[in-house]
Amino acid sequence: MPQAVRKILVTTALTYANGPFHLGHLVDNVQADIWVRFQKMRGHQCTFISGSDSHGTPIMIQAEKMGLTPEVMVAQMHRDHQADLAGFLIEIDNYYTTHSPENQELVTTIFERQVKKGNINQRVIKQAYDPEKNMFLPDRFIKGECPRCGAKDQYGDSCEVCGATYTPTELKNPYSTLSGAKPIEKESEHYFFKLQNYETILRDWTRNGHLQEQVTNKLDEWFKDGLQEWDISRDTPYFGFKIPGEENKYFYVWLDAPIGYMASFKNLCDKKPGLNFDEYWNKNSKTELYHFIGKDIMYFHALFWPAILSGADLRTPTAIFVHGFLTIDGQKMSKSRGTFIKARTYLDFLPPENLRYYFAAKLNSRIEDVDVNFDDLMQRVNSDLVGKYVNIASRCASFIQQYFEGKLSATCSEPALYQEFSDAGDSIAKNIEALEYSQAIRQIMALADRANQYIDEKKPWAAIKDPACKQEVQDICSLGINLFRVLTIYLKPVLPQTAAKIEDFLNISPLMWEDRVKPLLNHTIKPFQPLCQRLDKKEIDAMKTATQEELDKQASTQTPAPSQTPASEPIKETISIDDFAKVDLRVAKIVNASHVEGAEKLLRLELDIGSETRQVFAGIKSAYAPETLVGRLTVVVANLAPRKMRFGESQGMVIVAVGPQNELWLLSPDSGAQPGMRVK
Ligand code: B3M
Ligand code: B3M
Ligand code: ZN
Repeated sequence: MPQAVRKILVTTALTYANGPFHLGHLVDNVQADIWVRFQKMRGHQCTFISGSDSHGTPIMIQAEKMGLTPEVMVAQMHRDHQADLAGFLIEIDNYYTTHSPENQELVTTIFERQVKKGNINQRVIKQAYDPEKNMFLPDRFIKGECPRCGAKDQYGDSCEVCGATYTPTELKNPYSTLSGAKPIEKESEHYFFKLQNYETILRDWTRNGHLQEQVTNKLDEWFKDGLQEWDISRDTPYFGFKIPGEENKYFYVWLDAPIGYMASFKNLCDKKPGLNFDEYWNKNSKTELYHFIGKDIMYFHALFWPAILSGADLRTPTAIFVHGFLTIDGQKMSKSRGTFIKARTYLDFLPPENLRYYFAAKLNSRIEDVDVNFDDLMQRVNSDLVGKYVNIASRCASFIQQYFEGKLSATCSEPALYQEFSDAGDSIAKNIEALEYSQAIRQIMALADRANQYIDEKKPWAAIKDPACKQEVQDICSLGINLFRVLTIYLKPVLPQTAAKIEDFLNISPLMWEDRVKPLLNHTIKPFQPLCQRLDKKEIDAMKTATQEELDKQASTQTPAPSQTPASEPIKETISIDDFAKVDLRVAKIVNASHVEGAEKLLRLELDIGSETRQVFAGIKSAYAPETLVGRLTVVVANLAPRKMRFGESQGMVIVAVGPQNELWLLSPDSGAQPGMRVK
């Protein structure tokens, strides 16, 4: 009996838009993508949403460092993150941002509902404050000397040198990492969500099959400590949504972040007919809602989030799927060990499906860390995907092509064997549904062994020599191709790109899970094309080297604690006034600015310098979105010899001020100056 169509909404953690995607960000995205693709192949209506987490102090500070507004930085990161996700074949139905009108409206409504219910409290608290930057300091922006061993530059919670744990107020000689100033204590009124109002509901919810057992156990510890009011406001300056009725207070990023799931979905509903927002979020929704997250944000998703939803009379999640951290060679990803691998760097050297397959082969439903060892990854890809799986097709296809004009037999010669492969789909599906991917992969590879064993026994290469055995050869190889097709169905959620190539090779429409029950008979396939390359150690080494180079470059631009940062570099040699007179500086107007395909740092500028228009490639992409530059005046070295670059000729150079961390400020004359004027 066909099962009823389920309506499912899946989310992955919204990524902070203040830095590049790294391999750790890929765990829940790959895990969820496999699950979503699987659900879609089963015929369910499954929607996958995610996006950028765009608010909070770290975002604000990072934008300031880059000389950008938070909006512009977030938009740039958003675009890069989306490109990385697409690179890993992660098919998200809507990748949105928490800095959106939909989110602002939802946050406000949800907050107002809490106020009405009496879930909000206001009281004055004391916090660390940077008297130079004039802002309250989150703990991670305070450093000082360890109260136990005296080590310098330790964070406010623990010492990396001796391992002591303490509170930020215990640090000796504390300083703000933003200004170097000594923090003071300052009072301000905050808004709190009374989490304790939801204790009964939460105790019940956390034990009713919505969570993995390890999560429930962790939550029990938190219940034992007692549920505390949750501080949901922050003082200006802050990048976020203002609290209604307040001029200088904002919602804390962690209040609007999960509501961002709803906003992303709302935005999709407005674009896509047939999706109804209320149907998915109302209190009695019959749809299913799943959040894929890492273990570090369990507290927010398993306590605050269901409580906030309950308080707003909305549905709570069907389940939260928590995974462990990504480790490399058994250790946390680390810049100093050179294992902090960016998603983009991986993609520059290695195929995305290799990592997807490796994750699938390792992931289960428990909160265990996922360890990546690249030698092991290479081993697995080469032995499983190339040696076992693809091998089945490459062994059979040439005979079908050469002797039977690409035509498969009209009957299945070993129905029992085929049935065994097709039946295994039930238990493989159960494992994928339950996030036991490693178990599913083991089953699939055992079937691949079985298929190869069948071909070994039947030896079509020997049989073909006897003209009487021609039919037999067609039958053997047709069955081989059909077994391969069933395995392709099972691997398609993990290897969507390879599956698409195979669908083309088999000359069939996109495979669904149920297609496994009937073999392809009397059907013409296309010539075999290589599907999956052996991975070579050289490619892995090149990726590691590139990672190390990026990290070295970063380290060389990093500065000591701000209190010791010199304001400027010392001035070196002198030049004569005649030397300086050789430099022809001119006022230029930027009439056009654009990104340069394939260039990491460059923008292409078109400069009006009075007498003519120049094209200049300037290394200022980290600091400026091109559209913000158009119309602006700047200064250009007009008599610099033109330089041929990979992207075209650069006819001059613009002038920028450079900060200690390579922050850039483009120089501009006061308004009124005209293009072409000399600068001296
Ligand atoms: N941005 C933290 C993280 O990236 C946070 C997740 C928000 S999910 C609503 O791990
Ligand atoms: N004047 C701005 C630019 O990248 C800067 C270049 C210095 S190159 C040593 O065009
Ligand atoms: Zn210490």
